[in-house]
Amino acid sequence: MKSAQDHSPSTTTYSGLAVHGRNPAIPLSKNAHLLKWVEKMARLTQPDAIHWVDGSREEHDSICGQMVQSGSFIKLNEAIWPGCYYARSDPSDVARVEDRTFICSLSEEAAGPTNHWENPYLMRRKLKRLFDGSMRGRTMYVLPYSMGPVGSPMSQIGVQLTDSPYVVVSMYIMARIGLPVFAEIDKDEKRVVPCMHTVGAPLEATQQDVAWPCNKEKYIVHFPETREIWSYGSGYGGNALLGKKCFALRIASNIARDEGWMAEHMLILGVENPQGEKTYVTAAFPSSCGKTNFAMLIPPAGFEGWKVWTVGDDIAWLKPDAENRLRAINPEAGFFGVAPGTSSKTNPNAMAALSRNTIFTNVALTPEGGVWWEGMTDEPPTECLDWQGQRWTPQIAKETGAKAAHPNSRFTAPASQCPTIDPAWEDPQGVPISAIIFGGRRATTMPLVYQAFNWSAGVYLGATVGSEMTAAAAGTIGKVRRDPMAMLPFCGYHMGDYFRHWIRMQRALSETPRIFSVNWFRKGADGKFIWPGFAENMRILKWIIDRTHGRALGQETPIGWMPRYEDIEWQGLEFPKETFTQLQAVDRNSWKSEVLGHEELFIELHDRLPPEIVYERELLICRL
Ligand code: TSX
Ligand code: MN
Repeated sequence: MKSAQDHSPSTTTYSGLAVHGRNPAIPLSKNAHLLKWVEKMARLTQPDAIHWVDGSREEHDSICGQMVQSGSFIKLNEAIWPGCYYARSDPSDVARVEDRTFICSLSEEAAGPTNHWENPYLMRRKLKRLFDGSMRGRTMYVLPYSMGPVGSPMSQIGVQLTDSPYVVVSMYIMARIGLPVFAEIDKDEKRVVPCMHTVGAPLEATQQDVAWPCNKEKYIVHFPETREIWSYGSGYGGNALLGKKCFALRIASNIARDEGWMAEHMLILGVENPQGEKTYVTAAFPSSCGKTNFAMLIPPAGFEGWKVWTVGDDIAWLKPDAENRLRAINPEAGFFGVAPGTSSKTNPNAMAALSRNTIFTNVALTPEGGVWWEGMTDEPPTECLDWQGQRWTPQIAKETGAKAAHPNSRFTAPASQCPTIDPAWEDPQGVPISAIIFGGRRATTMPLVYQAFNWSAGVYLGATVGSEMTAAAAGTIGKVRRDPMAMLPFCGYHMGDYFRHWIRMQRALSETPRIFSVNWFRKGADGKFIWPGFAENMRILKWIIDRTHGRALGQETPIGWMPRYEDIEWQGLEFPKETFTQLQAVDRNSWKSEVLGHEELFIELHDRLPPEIVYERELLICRL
């Protein structure tokens, strides 16, 4: 299955021409800056052909067809997985590479101690050398994309030059691409973020291509002042789909700080009550806390007439509107979700979204031409090919521990296919945000839910988010890792300045969203999760919504406002008051050591920490 066939670039160009009736080498924009830049980059990278991406269905099908021919894609069984494709990456190219991710601001101080910095002049020299001739034997795609609905005042435009057809067809799902974006670029000479990407595997004339070309050397580089992205050597996820983490978080966080808005690692959902009142919230969780599941929650028994609507599962851009109310858009158009653990039990909406027109990467391939991953069904298939193309059976798994799907295997699915996608998810004005929720995976100390006293206490709460590692290098399991606002790997500047920007946002808002902390993962003395989680989280969400409308009571504690047992809607669930008390316990001694733990990160940032963070910490200590 892995065998690659010859795919000469001139054939690529001609077959493209034949299929969609236009010469893809002819530019689709009249923007002089763009044309000059494309020319300059083609001179540098020396591709065999240039393909201006129009974003049409015909073009998409033609590129997918070529990838099937070359062995990069397997078309799944149309009868069970319509419009779906399957890819296996190189075993060395399976995740974001944080140690190869750089913020090349002019000053090292501006990037802060939590980012990798390199001198931008030296980095540019290095990149020029790496990109020199890097696309030889391949096609360079000129891929225009809009993060956010095309034409929305909250949207931003990028153009990615890439030699990866996998990236092009993935971006077809994850962003708005093609002709409408070129039209937007040409309309008013809009500022465009240039994104250079190569897999770093030039092909010599006689050289056979491989299914997943990449380079063992990798560079994911951001120039915040000039708003540029350069990515070398990887074809996977956030390393290569540059609109996502690189643009919508690292570069956008810089733009947002300069322009007075926020680019956040947050889901957006709307709660509709039986009276038809709709309330939107955002939530930030570190990885492996079930963010996508929460974004697509289905209310449990006892919540008849309630509905949760999905706006986004990963990124939110938040901006004050004309009335200074905070509004949010989801800059993405698809879900790039972790497959393992996703099932019709944990997330039926995600399963529906990925049932067609989806790209699967590094999951297992079944003999029927379907896909499977750990946790998808109670019963594993009797046999399949694992993410590396090796034969896999439940017996082999038992003997060797081999996983059928890579733990970071992914589905790339259109957001429009999610049954709970919000009718307003593409509203150019965004949706109004009433609450911001922070959370982490914590076995102890952190209660199920509490509300921060005010905005600055809420910023402190977000800044001290921590999560226990589930699967990591030996000896790290269970250790709390601080991940402020779940943005540690994604903030494109100094974290101290980032906290200051959060504090400052209060002055731009007529009404601040209320800020909450949740923890679905507290464990009892028996080592078991105390809270059933999943759909039952709706009960907590209802209290949060009611608090934002001034309809729910709470009691004051040293850390914030907490619901009493009787403040939660329990209809449809048997949950003893004693267990709830256990979930909500604020142990003063545990909290004293918790606050000491906050210091760990703050010490690194101390010279740029806003005074509010220091004072909030002092107040918290005093209350304890
Ligand atoms: O996504 C999760 N959520 C949010 C759902 C809206 N997960 C999965 C996390 C891995 C990505 C959860 N896991 C949640 C949760 O709320 N809670 C838990 C912990 C848990 C796991 C299994 C059970 C209960 C809790 N099982 C039973 O109670 C039978
Ligand atoms: Mn994410």
